[in-house]
Amino acid sequence: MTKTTVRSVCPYDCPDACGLLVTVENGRAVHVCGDPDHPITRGLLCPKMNHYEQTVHSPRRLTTPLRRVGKKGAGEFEPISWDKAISAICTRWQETIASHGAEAILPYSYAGTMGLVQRNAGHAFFNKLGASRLERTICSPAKDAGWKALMGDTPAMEPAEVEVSDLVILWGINAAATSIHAMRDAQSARRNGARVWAIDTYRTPTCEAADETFLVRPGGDGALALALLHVIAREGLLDREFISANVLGFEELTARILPDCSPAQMSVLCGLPSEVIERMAREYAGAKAPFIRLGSGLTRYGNGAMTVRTISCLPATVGAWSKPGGGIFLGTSTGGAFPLQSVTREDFMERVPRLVSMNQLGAALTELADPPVMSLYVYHSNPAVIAPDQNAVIRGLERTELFTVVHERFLTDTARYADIVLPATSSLEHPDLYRCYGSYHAQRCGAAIAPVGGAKSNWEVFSLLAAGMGWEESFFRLSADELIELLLVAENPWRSAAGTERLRQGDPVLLTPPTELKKEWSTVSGKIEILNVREVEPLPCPLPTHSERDGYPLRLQPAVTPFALNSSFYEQDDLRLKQHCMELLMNRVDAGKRGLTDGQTVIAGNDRGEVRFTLLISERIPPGTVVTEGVWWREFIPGDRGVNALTSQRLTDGGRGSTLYDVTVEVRGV
Ligand SMILES: Nc1nc2c(c(=O)[nH]1)N[C@H]1C(S)=C(S)[C@@H](COP(=O)(O)OP(=O)(O)OC[C@H]3O[C@@H](n4cnc5c(=O)[nH]c(N)nc54)[C@H](O)[C@@H]3O)O[C@H]1N2
Ligand SMILES: Nc1nc2c(c(=O)[nH]1)N[C@H]1C(S)=C(S)[C@@H](COP(=O)(O)OP(=O)(O)OC[C@H]3O[C@@H](n4cnc5c(=O)[nH]c(N)nc54)[C@H](O)[C@@H]3O)O[C@H]1N2
Ligand code: SF4
Ligand SMILES: [Mo]
Repeated sequence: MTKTTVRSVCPYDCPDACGLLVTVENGRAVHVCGDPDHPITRGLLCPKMNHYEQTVHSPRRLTTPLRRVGKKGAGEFEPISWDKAISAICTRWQETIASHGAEAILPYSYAGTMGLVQRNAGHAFFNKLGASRLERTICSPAKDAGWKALMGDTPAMEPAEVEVSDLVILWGINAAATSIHAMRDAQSARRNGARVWAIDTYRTPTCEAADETFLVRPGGDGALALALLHVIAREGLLDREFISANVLGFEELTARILPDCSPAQMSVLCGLPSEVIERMAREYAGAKAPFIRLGSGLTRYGNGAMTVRTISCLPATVGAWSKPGGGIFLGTSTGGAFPLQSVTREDFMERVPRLVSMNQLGAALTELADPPVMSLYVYHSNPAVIAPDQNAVIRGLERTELFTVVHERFLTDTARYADIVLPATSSLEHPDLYRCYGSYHAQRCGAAIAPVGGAKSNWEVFSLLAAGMGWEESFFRLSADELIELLLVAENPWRSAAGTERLRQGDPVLLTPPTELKKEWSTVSGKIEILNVREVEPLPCPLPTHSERDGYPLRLQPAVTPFALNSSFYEQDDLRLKQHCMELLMNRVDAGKRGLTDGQTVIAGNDRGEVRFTLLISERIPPGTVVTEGVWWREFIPGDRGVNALTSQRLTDGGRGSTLYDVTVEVRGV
């Protein structure tokens, strides 16, 4: 019996990219734990990853290519060889290109794996093919747009500074579920004497761990931030020296918010009483080094970018930026650290094809013309359940003339609609280089085990497809390790030669942003631009959400669960059972008004669709709001539609992001 311990990295879409130690016995991963020597992980993994071996060796894994034999969606397939699968795809694509042009082919991928090579493995192929490009904006581009409007290209602060803050505000982030190491650091600040606030729309597990919770009306945080700024300006709770040296447009903002944005005026929009807002403003301005950790939930609204921009003004007015531990952290952006273009090969594009928003897949599949989408290639994403407006997406996937290929680890709801399914490796079965968005480290790892069954990695499949298309470029014959090497060779100010060498050895390495953190503002004016004349709205202002015009009485929050990651991890029975079933959480008052009782089946509906849930009456939910957690697979839910049958394809005010939280519904019993 051979038993070894191998270092690996968590591949999931999470801010932390944890270091893993994988015990391998006779070629199988038998145990996974957090690397105690990793600077962020420090031995602590979230509940999802503690039994990653159950995902990797799940009996549900796909192990061979499949060809559809039943109706689309029925999940009836027969096994075929890789050779047959690749040649069927290439033949069909050559026909499609001849009849409709290459733009009739649409790739769809997102964040099943975050590794730089495997995540971006299809770009070079589709660039050369001339396929439609996918605008990958489902997550939180409004966050970047809001930050950019105020702070330009200023890099994020060092998040570990939270430990010396005296007021930690977890704003629109369910850190206990989504960012457990940020939660651990906030708790450590708390032990050092800091107060911790949570600002959310319902009582999440994060709120339980905070000193105080403020429940806002969904989409109302911009109004709250304006009211806080109003009190700060009105009462002179300012750092005037910092403002005059570092801020552009504070006087213009004051002139606007003093008459228009008092706590009393903003109270209805944000849902907090004006005396609470007054107290929050005084305590915020009175803190020595207030630290805001901003999540993504509040960005997925029609006003999401403006919300982020407005909240981000707060630290600039009270001088928080000049104190260790003070500021606001949205996430790191380490795009400059590795020359991704070496993998994505934009230079393979002969002309720039059309761009299709991943948030509007339903419309793309059912309405797009010139040319219509005739083929969809899905890899490491599950759009049949995670994309907004599920009914439109399913209508598209059901089109008989659409040729769909899905490269997956499991027979997901999307794979069930495929004409050809290809089995994918898990992260333990392929090498990659990972960076993360919750801190500044990166780590490379090799494969810990051989591929399960006939699974192949994203990069291997695109190499095969390139060969199947008869392409000569030697690029497509490189191995994933050679691609990683391309990312590591170039000189780079983000990492020293010694750091690059340590990356090659598989150590986690801290990257250093070229601009000194917090000392310089990388904006056009060199100042924090509260006034930004290049924006449609030159100053922060209250903006409405989309759904308040829809006319349904309850605001729906399609929130996350600690026991899954979007639609990933439903294959692990233990984790799924911890979530019980697909529940709709509702306050007793709203249930009483509708004559609904705990545990009964209910239907939530709006103009886009209807979804069955099991009702859970909960005092964690304020009146007027309903919540469901997780993005469930169809086989485990009471009806045949998931929560995204209720969400819309509308986009955010900045960044063209998804507006998944900007939904209203009515609920009835069955
Ligand atoms: N366990 C687990 N971890 C995950 C994920 C998961 O599904 N499960 N998903 C991963 C991904 S892809 C992402 S993008 C991140 C997201 O992680 P987070 O940044 O934490 O974002 P969300 O969980 O979408 O939303 C955070 C909180 O915002 C609240 N919220 C919604 N609307 C509003 C609002 O208008 N105002 C305020 N103040 N709060 C609001 C929600 O109730 C939620 O508790 O997490 C990653 N990590
Ligand atoms: N209702 C609702 N909808 C949401 C969200 C929500 O909170 N609520 N969150 C939204 C957000 S923030 C995001 S980022 C998106 C995420 O949406 P997706 O990126 O689609 O994420 P997952 O649902 O995790 O699906 C990833 C799939 O990739 C597969 N996979 C993993 N590794 C590999 C690999 O190496 N190769 C291949 N080929 N496949 C692999 C997994 O098996 C899994 O089925 O969902 C969005 N949709
Ligand atoms: S999902 Fe996040 S917290 Fe959990 S192990 Fe992976 S990186 Fe760490
Ligand atoms: Mo996300």
